[in-house]
Amino acid sequence: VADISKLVKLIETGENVSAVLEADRLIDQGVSAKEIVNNGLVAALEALRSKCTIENFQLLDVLLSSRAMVEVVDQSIARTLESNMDKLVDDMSGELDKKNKVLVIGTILGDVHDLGKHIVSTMSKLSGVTVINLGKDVPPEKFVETAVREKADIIGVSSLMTVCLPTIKEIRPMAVENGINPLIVAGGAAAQQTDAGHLDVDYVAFDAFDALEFFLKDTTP
Ligand code: B12
Repeated sequence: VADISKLVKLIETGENVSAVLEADRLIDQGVSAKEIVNNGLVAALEALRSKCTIENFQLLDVLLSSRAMVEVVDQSIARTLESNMDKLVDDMSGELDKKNKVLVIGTILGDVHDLGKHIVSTMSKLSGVTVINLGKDVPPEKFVETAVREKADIIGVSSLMTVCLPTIKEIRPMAVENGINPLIVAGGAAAQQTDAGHLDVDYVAFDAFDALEFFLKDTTP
C-alpha cells in the first residue's frame, strides 16, 4: 500500500513544489484521486485546525498549506481526473442523468473558506457540469439571482463557519419566491455537522465525490 503520509506532511508545511511532485508520484503508483483528496489533502488541512482559531491564528502557515493544496488540486488531481473521469463516473451507483447540468456554487456570506468548494467545482467541470463559481462570502440573493439567470439545476453552497449556517436557510424561500426550484446541496465542515432538514437543503454532501455523485444522478421523476 502506498504511503500518503509524506504528502500530508509536505502540504502541512506548505512545500507546494514538493507536494505536487509527491502527489504525481503517488498517482503514478496507482493511488486514486479520491484517496489523495480525502486522506491527503483534507487530512493535511485538518492538522492545521489548532493554528486557525479565534485565539491562535497562524495565518501565514495556514495560507502556505492552502496554496500547496490548491496546486495539488489544479496540477495533479486535475490531470488524473481528466484521464480517469469516465471511470469515476462509471463507478457511481444508480442511473446517471445524460443532461448537462448547470451548477451555481459559492461559499456562504460571512465565510471566506474556499478550498473545498474549489475541489468540488474543479471535479464538476471535469465531469461535464457547467459551473458558475461565485467565489466566497456570497449573499443568498446572489445565489438565487444567478440561478434564475443561468437556469441552474443545482445550487451548491459551502460553509465551514458555524455562525454562517443560518444564512443557508434563506436560499430556498428566496428561490421559491423567484419562481425556481433548483436542487440545493450544502457542503463543508460546518454544514456536515447538521443535516439537510435543518439547513432547508436537499442534501448535505460529505465529500467532493459524494457531491459529484449527487449532481450527476438522474433526478427526473
Ligand atoms: C484553511 C483554513 C482557513 C484559511 C482558508 C483559506 C481558503 N482559501 O479557503 C484561512 C486562513 C483564510 C482561514 C480563516 C479563518 N478560519 Co479557518 N480554517 C481552515 C482549515 C484549517 C482548513 C479548511 C479546509 O480548507 N479544509 C480542506 C477542505 C478540502 O475541506 P472541506 O472544506 O471540508 O471540503 C470538503 C468537503 O467538506 C466538501 N465540500 C466543501 N465545500 C463544499 C461545497 C459544496 C456545494 C459541496 C457539495 C461539498 C463541499 O468537499 C471538500 C472535498 O471533499 C479549517 C479546519 C478544518 N479542518 O476544517 C479551519 C476552520 C474552518 N477555520 C476556522 C476559523 C475560526 C477561521 C477564522 C475565524 C480564524 C480567525 N482567527 O480569523 C477565519 C475565518 C474568516 C472568515 N470569515 O471566513 C474554524 C471554524 C470554526 C467553526 N466551526 O465555525 C475551523 C474549523 C478551525 C477550528 N478552529 O476548528 N481558515
